[in-house]
Amino acid sequence: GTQTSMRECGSAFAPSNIALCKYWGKRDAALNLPVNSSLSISLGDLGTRTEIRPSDADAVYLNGEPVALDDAFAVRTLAFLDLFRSEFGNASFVVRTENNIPTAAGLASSASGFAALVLALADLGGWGLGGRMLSMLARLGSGSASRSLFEGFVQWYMGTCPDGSDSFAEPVSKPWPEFRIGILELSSARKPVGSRDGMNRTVETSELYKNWPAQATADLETIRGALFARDFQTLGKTAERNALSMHATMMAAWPPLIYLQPETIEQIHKVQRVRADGLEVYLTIDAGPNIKLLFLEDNEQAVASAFPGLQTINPFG
Ligand code: 2P0
Repeated sequence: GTQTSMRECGSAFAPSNIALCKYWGKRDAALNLPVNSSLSISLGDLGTRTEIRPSDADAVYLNGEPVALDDAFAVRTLAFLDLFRSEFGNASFVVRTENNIPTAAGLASSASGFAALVLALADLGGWGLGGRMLSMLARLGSGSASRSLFEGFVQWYMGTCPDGSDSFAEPVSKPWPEFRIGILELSSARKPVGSRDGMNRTVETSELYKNWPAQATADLETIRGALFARDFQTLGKTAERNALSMHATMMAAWPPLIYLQPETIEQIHKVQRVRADGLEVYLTIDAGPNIKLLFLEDNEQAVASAFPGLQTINPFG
């Protein structure tokens, strides 16, 4: 039901995001409706730029290289575009996607990809849609993409409607210019199980998952409060515990889902050690082996020397 006035080409950028309170588990797989609300921080100018133009035949390019149409990336992109073809006279599309985050860091996820794709479609069609609607459209591609529509701290409201009309993201809180994220790339080993299957397996088989919705709800409120109060210690502690609790639910699934590698465990212990020595640094981990560190500008040098090879991101820079 969107009003379309087509241009030759649409293009847009969307940032990657890292959740401080994680999305894990769906109540509706077709609409990507989550079991719990989540809260993330967007990564500024790190993310995906996408260009889309109508054409006689579908074609997909990733970082300048053509992608086979039966490749998982192309299949998922084109399936998503199927939702919108009727808005464009049943067109085929040429889609060019550029990620400026190394794919191996586990950050060039579907989040920035589907957010940029929705924004590029909106640009192509001249849709005058607001952020909530665009967020819901991006959610249909990937849950976490609903959060990549916005800069800074973002909350994705789980919603309660079966049709998903109240499950969208919105910015929360003002910028926190001193906030830093450090990426510790530990292993480029391919994920054994993708997020989608991992979530479903956890929901279906993990006894520990029964406590997850209540914990995520409480953690989200604590993190929101800490954001408004600029209470970094409470934010960091809650985000770290939330991530490790998510991993506990995964490990209690069957077959067990263990995304953590030996290097991951080693660095988790190291974060605990340097924190005990007085350095205010916390961690979060997604569905993979890499660690993201959370710290403030004042400690940037100290954290960088404690963790060689760290890639530091200033989300408000
Ligand atoms: C998050 N993750 O909140 C959580 C934490 C991974 C661990 O959102 O099935 O790619 O496309 O909705 O969004 C990754 O899941 O999954 C994710 P789909 P998505 O960032």
